[in-house]
Amino acid sequence: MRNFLAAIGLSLLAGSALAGETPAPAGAEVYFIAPQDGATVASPVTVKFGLKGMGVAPAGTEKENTGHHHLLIDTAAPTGDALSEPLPADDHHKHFGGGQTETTVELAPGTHTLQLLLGDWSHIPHNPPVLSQKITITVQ
Ligand SMILES: [Cu+2]
Repeated sequence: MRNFLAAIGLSLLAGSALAGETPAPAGAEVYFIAPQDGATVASPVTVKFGLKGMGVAPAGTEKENTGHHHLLIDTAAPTGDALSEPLPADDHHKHFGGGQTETTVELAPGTHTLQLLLGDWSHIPHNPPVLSQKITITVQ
């Protein structure tokens, strides 16, 4: 059954219509345990991800009410059609597809913004998106 569902998922991905249709339960919330909004920190910065109302599962594992973390660095969260597409993987969008709940990032001195966005097994935000507050930190 799991393989059958995975095959359906792959065929959907291969098609033209990418729909961010993995539902998020009401009350699901992603947030920063660390650092605090407004904090002044040293690089590398330890970032700890908090999640309420859902579970963490590695990328590729399709399981209800789960997802994996994405750390958005110095960028805006996707909106509109981009919310139904897999998140990019670049310097501004870090994927934690192994199911990690913390990381360390090297950041240049100055002000940076951080935001967390949960993605489903295929890196697509849930519906509705499970998005943290955007925090601003200063790196010494
Ligand atoms: Cu991802």
